[in-house]
Amino acid sequence: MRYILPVLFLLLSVTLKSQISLTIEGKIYTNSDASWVGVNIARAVPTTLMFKNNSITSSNITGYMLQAGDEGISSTNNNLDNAIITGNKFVWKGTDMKSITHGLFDAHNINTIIKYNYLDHVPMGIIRKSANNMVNTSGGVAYNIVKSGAVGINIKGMSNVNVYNNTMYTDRTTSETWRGLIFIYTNKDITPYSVSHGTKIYNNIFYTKHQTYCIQIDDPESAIGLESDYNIFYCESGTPVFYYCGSRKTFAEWQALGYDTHSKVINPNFKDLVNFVPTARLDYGKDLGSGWAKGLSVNARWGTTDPETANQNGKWQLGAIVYEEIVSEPTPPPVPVYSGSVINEANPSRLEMTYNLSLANVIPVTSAFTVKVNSVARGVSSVAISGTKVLLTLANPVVYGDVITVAYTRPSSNPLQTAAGGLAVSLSAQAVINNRSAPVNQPPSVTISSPTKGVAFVAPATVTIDATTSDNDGTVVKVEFYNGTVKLGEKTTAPWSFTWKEIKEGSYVLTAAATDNSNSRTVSDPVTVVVEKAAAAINQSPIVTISPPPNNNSLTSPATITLTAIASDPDGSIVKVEYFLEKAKLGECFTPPWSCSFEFDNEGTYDITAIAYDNLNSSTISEPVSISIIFKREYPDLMNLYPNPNKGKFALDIELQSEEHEQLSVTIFNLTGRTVYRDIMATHESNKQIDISDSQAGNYIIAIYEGARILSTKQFIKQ
Ligand SMILES: [Ca+2]
Ligand SMILES: [Ca+2]
Repeated sequence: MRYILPVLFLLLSVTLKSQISLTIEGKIYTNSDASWVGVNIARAVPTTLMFKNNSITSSNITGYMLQAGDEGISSTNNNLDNAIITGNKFVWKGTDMKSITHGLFDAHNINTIIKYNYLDHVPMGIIRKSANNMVNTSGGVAYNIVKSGAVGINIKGMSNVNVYNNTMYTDRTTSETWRGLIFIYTNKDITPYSVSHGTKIYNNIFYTKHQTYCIQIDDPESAIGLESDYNIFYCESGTPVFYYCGSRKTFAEWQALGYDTHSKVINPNFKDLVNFVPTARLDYGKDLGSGWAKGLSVNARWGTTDPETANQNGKWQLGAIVYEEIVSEPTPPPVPVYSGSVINEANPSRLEMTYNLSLANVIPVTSAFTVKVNSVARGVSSVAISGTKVLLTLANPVVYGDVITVAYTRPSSNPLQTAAGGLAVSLSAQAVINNRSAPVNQPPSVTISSPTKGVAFVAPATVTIDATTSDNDGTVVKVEFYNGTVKLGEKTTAPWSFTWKEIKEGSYVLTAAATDNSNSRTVSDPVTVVVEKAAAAINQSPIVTISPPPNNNSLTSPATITLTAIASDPDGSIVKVEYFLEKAKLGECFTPPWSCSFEFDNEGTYDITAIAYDNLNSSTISEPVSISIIFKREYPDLMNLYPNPNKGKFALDIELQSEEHEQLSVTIFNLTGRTVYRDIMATHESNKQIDISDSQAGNYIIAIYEGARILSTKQFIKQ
C-alpha cells in the first residue's frame, strides 16, 4: 500500500496531467543528527509548492536542510517548477567548517521564487542548480538574509538566475572558505556541461569580515550574460575582493571588467548582526519593477507567520531590509527671488534681470515682460535665460538718461522657474539701472556767411554780419559777434544777424561764436573786411558876378561906388567876397549882400573883379565889371517885381531897351548867395510868373543876366 499510492499518483498525473498543490507552512524541524538528510519535498508529480514560514534547525554535516528538487537528471525534474519558498529560517548548528551541508536546495526546477528567508551559519546557503542547462524565465532569489556560510548563493549549471536585494554577510576567514558569497560556475559533473549564463545581481549587500570573495565567477562561460550593478560591497579588512576565472580581483579590478559601475564600497552600518538593519536607508538601488518591490521590514522576524514586509519607496534601497516610506510634508522648492535689473553700455538693447537662483531653461513668452522707457512701452523681441539671469532683447536700445522699468506677469505656461520647479512670482514695474554713459556733446558749428572775405566797404560803413549755425545733437542758444577780441554784440534767437554801424576806415577781423544748449562754444573762422576811406566829394566852385553899380556910365569923379556881388554856391555857402581892381585888393565883406563901397578919385575906366569863397575855401573870380568914371547917366530899371513882399509867387515884368539883347536869364539868390531859382527868358518874353513858394521866408535878390553879365538886380521879401 505504501508503494501503491505514489504509483497511483504517478498514473493519475500522467493520465490526467494533473498539477497538485503542496503547501507546507509554519512547521518547525529540529534535528541534531549529523547524518540527517533534511526535509525532502515530494515531487513525483507536477506540484505547485508553497514552502512557507517554516523553521529548520540542524547540525548535519552533509546532505540538505531543505531538498526541493533533484540532484541529477531525472524523470521528476521540473515537477516543482514555479515553487515559492518564502519566510523560512534555516539555522545550522554544526561546528565543522568543512561541512558541505546544503541549506535551501532547489535544483532541476525553474522559475522558483526564493524570498524572505533567513539562513544562519548554513555551510552552503541557497543552491540553484541543473545538469541539463535549465533556463529560468522568471523567479529569483530575493530579499534573503544569508549569514556566515561557506557560500551564500550557489549557481551551478543554471541560467538566468536573478539575485536581487539580498543581504549577505560572512565572518568566515579565507581559510574557513574558498568560496564567494555568490558562487557561479559551470556544472561539469556530467557531459555535456551545463552552463550558468545570464545571472543578474542587483541591489545586494555584500559584507565580508575578512577578504573572502564577494562574487566568484569560476569560468569564462559563467561570465556570459552576467550583469552586476547597484550593489554595496564592504570588507572590514581591506578592499572587497572578487574571483574571476582563476584570478583574485580588487574592487577596482572587478569594476575594470565592466561590473558594478554604479555600486559602492561603503559600510552598510548594520545596527546588529542579527536582523541586519542598516542604520539608515541605503538609497543606491536600481528599480527592479513592481514584482520585486516588496522587501523585508526593519521589524521582520521569523517564526510561523509571515515576516513583516515593506515596500520599496522613493529611490530603491539595497539589501533585504527596506525602510518604510517616511511620510513628511513635501518641502516646496525654493522660489527664485528677483534681485535687480540693469542695462549696460556694452549692450544697450539687452535688459538683464537677475535672480538669486539659477533658472531652468524654460522661456516664458515675451508678453510676460513689460518694459517701459520713459513711461512708454518698449517692445521685447526675445527672452533668453542664462544661469541666474533673464535676458530681454529690446526692440530698440535705450540711451543715456532713459528711465526704465520692467515688470513680469507669470504666464500659465513656461513661467520663470528653477530646475526644482520653484516659480518666480510676478513683479510690478521695477526700476532698471541704466548704465549707459553720457554722450559726449558735439560742439556747434558756425560760419560767417556774410560778409564774405574781401568785400570792401566805404566809411562810415554799416556791415551786417550773418552767421550760419548748426548743432548735430542739440540747439544753438547764443551767437556772439566779435571784431578781433572786442565783442560787438550777441543774439540769443535766430536769425543770427548783427548790424555794426558807423565803422571807420580800417581792416577788421570779424568772428562769430556760437554756444549750444550744452554750453559748448565754437568760434567761426575769421572774415576780414576792409572799410575804405570815403572818396572826397568834389566841391563845386561858387558862382559870382558883380552887380554893376547903377549909372556907371555917368559917374562923376570922385565918386563913391557901392559894389554888390551876386554870389552863390551850388553845394555850400559863400563865406567871403573880395573885390579887386586889377590885382589890387579893394576890400572884402563877409555877409550878404556882399556890398562894399569904394572911393574913386580918378577919372578913368576900371575893370573890377570879385572873388567869392565858399565854405570849403573854393573860390571863383567873377567876370570883370568895367566902370568908367567919366560919364554921368541914369541906368534904366529893367524890371518890375510885384507884389513885393510876396509869398513866393509873384510876377516879373522886364522892359527891354532894345531888341539887340542876347539871351536873358533870371536868377534868384538868398542872402547867403545860394541859388534858389534859375530860368531862361524866351525871346521877346517880357513877363514871367515865378514860384519859389517852397523856399524859406526871407530876403532874396533877383538878377537879370544877359549871358554872364548882370543887367539888373532887385531885392524882394518872401513872407
Ligand atoms: Ca551740441
Ligand atoms: Ca562849393
